[in-house]
Amino acid sequence: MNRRRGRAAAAAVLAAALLAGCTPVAQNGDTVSLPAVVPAPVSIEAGTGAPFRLTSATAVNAEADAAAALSAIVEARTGLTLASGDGAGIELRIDPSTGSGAGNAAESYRIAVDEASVSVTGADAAGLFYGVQTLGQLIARDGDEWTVPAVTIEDAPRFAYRGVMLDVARHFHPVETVKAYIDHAASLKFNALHLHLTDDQGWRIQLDSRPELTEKASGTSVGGDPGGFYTKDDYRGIVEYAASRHMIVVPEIDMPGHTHAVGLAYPELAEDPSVSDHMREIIRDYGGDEPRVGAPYDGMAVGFSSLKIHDEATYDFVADVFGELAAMTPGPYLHFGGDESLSTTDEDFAEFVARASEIIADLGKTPVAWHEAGAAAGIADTTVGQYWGFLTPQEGAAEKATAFVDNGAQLILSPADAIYLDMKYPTGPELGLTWANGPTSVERAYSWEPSDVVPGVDDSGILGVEAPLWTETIRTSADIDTMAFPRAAAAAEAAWSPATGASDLRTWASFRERVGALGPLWTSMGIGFHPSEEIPWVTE
Ligand code: TNX
Repeated sequence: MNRRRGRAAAAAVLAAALLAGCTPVAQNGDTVSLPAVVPAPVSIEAGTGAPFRLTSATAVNAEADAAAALSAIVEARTGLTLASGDGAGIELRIDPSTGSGAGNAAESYRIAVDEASVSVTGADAAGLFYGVQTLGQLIARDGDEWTVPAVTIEDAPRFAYRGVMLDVARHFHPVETVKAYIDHAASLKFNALHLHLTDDQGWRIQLDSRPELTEKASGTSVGGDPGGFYTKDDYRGIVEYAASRHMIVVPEIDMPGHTHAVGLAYPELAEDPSVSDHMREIIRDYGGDEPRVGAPYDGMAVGFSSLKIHDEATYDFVADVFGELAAMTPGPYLHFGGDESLSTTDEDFAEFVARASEIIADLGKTPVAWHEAGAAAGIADTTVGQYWGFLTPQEGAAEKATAFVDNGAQLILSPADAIYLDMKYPTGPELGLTWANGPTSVERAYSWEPSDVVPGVDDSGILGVEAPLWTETIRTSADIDTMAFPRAAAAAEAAWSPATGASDLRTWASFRERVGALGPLWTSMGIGFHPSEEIPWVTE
């Protein structure tokens, strides 16, 4: 082939690929178009044969949960209703030997599609669920028909913990909103929902041992918006719903700062608000009143509240709260916050962190804390640290984070200038904040490598990646979708996919094409994503 014809042929492949929502890549020396999968799988190879056709006669052979998960996606995307039965075109099954070639066996899966059949094999139920999510992304429109391209995919997660966090304290979000976020996040293979259940602005979880918390401190949100709380049944319902999507719930009760709401219910446990010059600046920038003893706080400042560190009643409170939460949280983690305790002295902070983490460890759970808690020498050594500094760590953040790894535990990475989903976009919705080097483009959310963030901490010290969504400015389910999508997909890729440099697909150029191809699927799932102009969105 001469060079000009070669170029023309390559351009034709590119154009056809983009139309079909595929990404062109080199495979065995040729440019072929691969179906767009997000997060990028470990390996994907285009087949040479004709695609599988999905029709109203297509049946699925699978156990009930996997069949239901696939049927829901197929119905939303195509309107087709899958039948069930033997000898079906689509087979979904669990085979524990799956995935040994692709790294971790847990959560891994394999997909093989040809003209005659689709087979998805999971190493476990979670792996099968993730295979089904990938299969949902493979479905393509072909004129009036629906097809799945001939392809072989082997896939397994890079990190065991892949989280999204939702702050339900700054603005309360009802159960239905949380369930929708679970569905949307699970489709990107996230397996943890961290709920930030308490903060200065409200206490959102009912507890039998401390009923005054929700009776007296859940009524409002930021800006005087309505508050709310989850009953214990609501919470159990969320946990169960998440489990059905292979997600655990990580409840956070933020301490010893971020506790003004505790003082409304139990004034004897809380110090009076301490208002610094820094806080006055924030109040000037964002409006709202200064915090006052006994009055709900609906501003956006941080760092003015603290539990009483030297009062034994405080530790009875901590034991009651985490004891009750432990009993209704099947997942292994209880998060006790520890961030921005700006009005607690370093010594008091260290004492509190040591005792709170020990209380949680004694409950048989793994404590999790924001990275500041790494400064406390006596912290329970199983405590997982959550790093929320910048991609280039500043002001001792890396040292505090490294302390968790030195103790023999691991880190969850939430670099704020990359995957804080509450940062404004460069263009688009007016929602969000900018303090973390914002606005934050989709490209910045994508373009980082987990093992490069905290110096000296490589994959062995990283439990996973989590994208937090703080909700000072986020009021509705639609707001959540807009801020999270597509940037949560970038976080999902950091959490699930091979390291940058280890895969041709792990580039911004590839990601923007692949995520753009998900537009029709996301729309069919009811995800109101931000149509960022950085992404070449496919409309069908
Ligand atoms: C920092 S990150 C916070 C939150 C705020 C958030 C707003 C962290 C551990 N604390 O209290 O809501 O910034 O982006």
